[in-house]
Amino acid sequence: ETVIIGDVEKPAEVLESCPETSPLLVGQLRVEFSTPVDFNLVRQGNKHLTMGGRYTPTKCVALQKVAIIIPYRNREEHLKYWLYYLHPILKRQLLDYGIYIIEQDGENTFNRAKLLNVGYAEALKEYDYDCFIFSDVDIIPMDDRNTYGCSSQPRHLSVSMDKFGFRLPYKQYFGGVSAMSKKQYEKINGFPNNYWGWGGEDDDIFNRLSIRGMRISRPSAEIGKCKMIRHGRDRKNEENPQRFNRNAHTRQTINTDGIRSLKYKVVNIEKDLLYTKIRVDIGKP
Ligand code: UDH
Ligand code: NGS
Repeated sequence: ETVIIGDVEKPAEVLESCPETSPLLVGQLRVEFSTPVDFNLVRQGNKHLTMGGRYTPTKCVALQKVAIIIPYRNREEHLKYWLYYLHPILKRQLLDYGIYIIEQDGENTFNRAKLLNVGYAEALKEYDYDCFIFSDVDIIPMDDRNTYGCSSQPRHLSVSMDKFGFRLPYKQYFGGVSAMSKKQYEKINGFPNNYWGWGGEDDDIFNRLSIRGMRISRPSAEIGKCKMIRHGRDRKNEENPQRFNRNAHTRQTINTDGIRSLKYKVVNIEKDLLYTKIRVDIGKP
């Protein structure tokens, strides 16, 4: 009688941790927005996903459980590109992840940071995520070595954007795509809820992190390259004239305004193969 040793599928309980650096990465990627993307084709190309835009590596245990939160309203064209490019990248990065599209209900002024807080709260109701990526819907990484995961310090991922000539626009810039562990996010009481309209909420988040003694970690300009999908100004997201004044008072608001005082109403939850979309009433200014 022969006994076959090795070459046998290991049962789930004995799976080893995934490697720190995924062997599946390919480096620089071609990213372009001239060919329109179709939802059904993206679904067909990502059969490994489960409902809600979830994936877990099958041959090793992921090092991080990552919720990716996207603030959203009326940007379907951008969302299609984002899903088309990101799902394959995130799979190669060997992350245990889920995609949360947080859609602001109604026609009131947009509030990016409050939607991100909602995403944090709602994702945690579903799964024990330990890392949160906060991403604009129109930013696509150009290199899969830019890991959508967390570090010992809060991490800024969109450090080298085409629209800024592949440089940081300023040293404290924390907009676009960022990553925070649950612990880092809790330490700053999450994000401000009262920045209605465009601008300044990302600078408030930077202030919060710096007030709590954290430093921003970043990939190199080479690995951090990304493209933004060009678009016009959105309705109901005009420049917020209060943003400079609010930015000057982060120390006074960090403890009173944030995840601990967040209020909202979920209007609808849609589970697609590619994402979980949560439509939410966040009120008005
Ligand atoms: N967003 C939406 N719908 C909106 C507005 C914003 O989905 O109507 C989301 C989306 O994820 C977007 C993010 O919020 O990527 C940030 O939106 P933004 O308009 O602040 O940022 P973006 O860089 O556009 O995409 C900048 C518009 C030009 C402002 C110039 C001011 N000097
Ligand atoms: C700063 C804004 C940030 C914004 C950044 C880049 O001036 O919110 O520009 O903007 N801060 C304030 O307005 C206080 S961008 O060039 O992408 O339109 O993210």
